[in-house]
Parts: sequence; C-alpha cells; structure tokens
Amino acid sequence: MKRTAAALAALLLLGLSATACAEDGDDSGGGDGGAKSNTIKSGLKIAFLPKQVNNPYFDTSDNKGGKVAVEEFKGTYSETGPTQASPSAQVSDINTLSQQGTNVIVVSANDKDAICGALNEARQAGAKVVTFDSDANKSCRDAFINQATTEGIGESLAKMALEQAGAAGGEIAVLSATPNATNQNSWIAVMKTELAKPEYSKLKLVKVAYGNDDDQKSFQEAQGLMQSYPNLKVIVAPTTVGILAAAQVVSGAKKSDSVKVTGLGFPNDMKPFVKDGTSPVFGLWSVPDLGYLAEQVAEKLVSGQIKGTEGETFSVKGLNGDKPYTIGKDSIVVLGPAFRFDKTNVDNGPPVADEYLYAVVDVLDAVAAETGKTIPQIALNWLLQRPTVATIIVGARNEEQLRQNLGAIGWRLTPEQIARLDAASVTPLAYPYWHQRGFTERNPPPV
Ligand code: RAM
Repeated sequence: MKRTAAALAALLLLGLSATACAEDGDDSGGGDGGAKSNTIKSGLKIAFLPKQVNNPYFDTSDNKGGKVAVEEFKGTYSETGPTQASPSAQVSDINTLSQQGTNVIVVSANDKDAICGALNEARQAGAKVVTFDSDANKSCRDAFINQATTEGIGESLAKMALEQAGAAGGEIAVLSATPNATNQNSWIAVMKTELAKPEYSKLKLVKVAYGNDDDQKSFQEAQGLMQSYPNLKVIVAPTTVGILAAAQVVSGAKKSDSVKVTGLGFPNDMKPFVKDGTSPVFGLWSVPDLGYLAEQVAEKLVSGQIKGTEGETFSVKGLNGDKPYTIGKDSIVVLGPAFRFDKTNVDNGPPVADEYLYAVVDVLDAVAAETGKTIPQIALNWLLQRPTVATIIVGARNEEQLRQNLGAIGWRLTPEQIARLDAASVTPLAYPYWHQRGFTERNPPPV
C-alpha cells in the first residue's frame, strides 16, 4: 500500500520520539490508578508452572516477565515445572504447590483437561489459578491470558504458509509441539478452517507431526517430513522449539530454495534463517510481556481488584499503551496483536504491530488532509515540536526530497493536531522506563 510506504518513514520518526512524548508525565492510564494499586497485597506466593522448564520461551515469559512483576509487588516468586512437556508431571507439581499454600499458580497447560482436577483442588485450598500461553478448561481456572487472539494466530499461520508456497501452492505440513497442547491445537484448528476456504485451495495439508517441544524429537520429525514428502513446500511450526529445529533441518540439507519454514519463533533464533532464505517470515509476540501481564492479573485477582468476569476493565502500566484491558468472554484477556518478522525487521529492534501502524497512518492521513502538507512534512513538524528535540538531521535521497523535507518548517501543527498524533503513536515503554515512571521524584522527566 502506497500510503503505508510513505507513512512508514513518518512512523519511524513518531516511534523514535514516543519516549520523549511519554516523558510529559501523563500518568492518567485509566482503569485502576494509583489508589487502587495500593490495595494489591504484598508477600504473596506466586508460582509459575510452564509446560516445561528447559524451553527458552518459558524462561523468557516467567523469569523475564512474571518474576519482574512479582518483585514489584514484593511477593515470593518461584518457577517449577517438568523437564518434558507432560500433563501428568504438571499434576504432581500443582499438588505440591497447593500443599505449600501457594497463593497463585500461573500455568501454561500441557493438556486442557488432564490438569483440571488438580487445579480445582488447588483453588479449593484457596489458590487463584491463571492460565497463560496455553489454556486449561475454563472450569478450572480464574482467567486465561492469551498472547493474541486464537483466530488471529491461526489465520496468520495459514496466510504465511500461502505466502511461502507461492502462487502454485503445493504440500504443506505442520510441525507442532505436544499432541494435547491447547494452544497449538486451537491454532491448528483455525488454520484448518482457513485452509478450507477457496483462496487456500492450492495448499494441501499432508501431515501434522509432533516434536513435543523437544529439540531432538522436533529435529527428527522435521527430517521425517522431508523424507516422506519429497514435494513438501512449507513446514509450518507454531512452536518456538519446532520452528528452529525445522529451519536447521531444511537449511542443513541445503533445501532452502524448495522448502520454506514458517510459524512462531524468536527473532534471535530465526535471524540466520531469514537471511539464508529458509524462513523468510514468521510471527511471535512479546514473551516477557505475556508473563508480566499474567502475573499482574493474578495479583489483581487475589487482591480482589478484579473477579475475572467478562466486561471488567483494568490497566497495567506499560502495557497496551497504558490503555485499559477488558476481560473478555470466558475470562480471557488478550495481551495484544502478534508481530510479524521478516528481513525488514528481524534485525531492527522492536517490531511494529499492524494495528498500531494503521492507527498512526490514519491520523497522519487526516492531518495531511487538514493542513495540505505531506505525511513526511507532518512527521517532521511534529518531531520539531517535541520539547527535547533541537535539530533534525535528514538524509535526503535527492534534491526533490530535500525540498520536500524543508516544507516541514515555517508553519506549526496545532496543539490539537499534535495531541491526536501523540495519542495514536504512544508506545508502551520497555522496562525499566515504565517502571521508573512510577518514581518521578527519583527520575524526574527531562522537561
Ligand atoms: C513453544 C511453546 C509455547 C508456544 C510457543 C510459540 O515454546 O509450545 O506454548 O506458545 O512455542
């Protein structure tokens, strides 16, 4: 889309200076402001129970997200879980946690039903249960924190497979995690619904294989797919462990020209495979934020700030652009849209979600129409009016572009237009900046 391309440069400027604009000290946030957050109980025992402990995904969500939140609330954090993604091992962990008087169990379920009895016993003993990443049956938990909508993830898996198979289509296979994993199974179900649509008629799903989120098993399963289906065009792996193993197999076999790998992966893992053409596109979300949000919801539940009922709202500083979250049907909270990674952003720091991009572009379009200026001129004028910006260094491609950029001076956006651009482009701050924002007496804003 042309307007998107034109606005991308502008968006980068807006994104870059969003920190400066957030420094303005707008603390309003909505939802549960300062007064309510004081009522969060301290000293709670919070246990994270991942699908498995030796999976970098859970190391990130739990230790880089959940733990940060527990420490803020002066609680006791622990992470316990099986070394292999098995529901029975999770059951015995849940029983132990319950006996230890754990206040909250934050769990990613290896099986929707198998851990249900144990979770309900823990709840009867007084614990709150928050599922995140992979849900349990809704009758045995108080809330589920979904990384993005299930439909959104399933649809984008199908879309990426189609993109990678190309116009001629062909055979695709899924390399999943464990056969009972709630999250993978619901994404695959959405994917299958998509594949039944006419626009996917050239794709043929030949097999769903299970690598159990185990490196070696995933590697072998990927090799098996390549051997059994010599015409295979795409492996779709909706697991960070599986996608890495599949990319290693395809790249190692020097088949990157004929077989593509897509799915859900960590940018750092996948960077070499984006570059060598094995995996030109894949997705993921902010994994630390997922753990952080799960723990925040847990604290609010156990402190009685929320009950987990549909329609309740709450805010978490630093997430969702500081706008309130609304608890959805079946007590589900959605972290936010997933990100798409490809060669344009795999190296480039934080990715930009489509919804965010379009929201900014819409306001830029509107202000361009009101002022008769171009989108880059609006972005530059906005930037010039930031209190901490003294100079902009523009890299002009040619004389015409330089002239265009110079058209950004000699006039001013109105305060109302600036406020609209600020509101659309505000971004959640990374840790520790949003945290410091809570202590302005120690970290005063620059202006
Ligand atoms: C794996 C796990 C996890 C999933 C990610 C994408 O690490 O299966 O549950 O959400 O991949």
